Amino acid sequence: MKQAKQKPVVAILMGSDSDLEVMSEAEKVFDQFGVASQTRILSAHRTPKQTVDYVEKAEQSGLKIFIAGAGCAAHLAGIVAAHTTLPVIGVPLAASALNGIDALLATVQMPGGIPVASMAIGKAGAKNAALFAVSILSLSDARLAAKLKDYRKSMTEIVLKKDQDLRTR
Ligand code: RP5
Repeated sequence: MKQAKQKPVVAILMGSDSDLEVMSEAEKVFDQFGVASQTRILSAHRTPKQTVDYVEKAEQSGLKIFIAGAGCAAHLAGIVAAHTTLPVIGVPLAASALNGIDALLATVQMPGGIPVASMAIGKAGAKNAALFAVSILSLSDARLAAKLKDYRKSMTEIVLKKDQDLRTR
């Protein structure tokens, strides 16, 4: 269920609507944890002014964490980080002939002073970006911290069950 009525605490940004299918993995996690998020298409290259405007205004409106997914020469996470001191989590996406290696290097190789937490390329990265954001929010939210522990526990139980099924088939 979407958390439309709550004020968003996390922004899920992406450079293009072609990124949406992968970045929706982050939305799913926030829905699962009951964290209010806002998803926007904002590009470092195609809408640079609107991107900076959004970052500057979002900070004032109570947003706490930015997730930025982009492919090709992925500068979105970097440009967001250049305009805020809030945590920025980058998700490199496979959108070119280089299968995301270009985006990974652009996201992870930030110069000293402007950090971006880079996740893995693609869907696992989008999912982990949201879980990492939940982990950050859990530092000041005991309810969320308990949910995150339950999430890990049930993940372990699912894998153990699969192993058990495999051994007894
Ligand atoms: C990046 O260029 C976007 O994040 C996207 O991954 C990639 C290709 O964009 P489209 O040409 O599909 O709009 O800025």
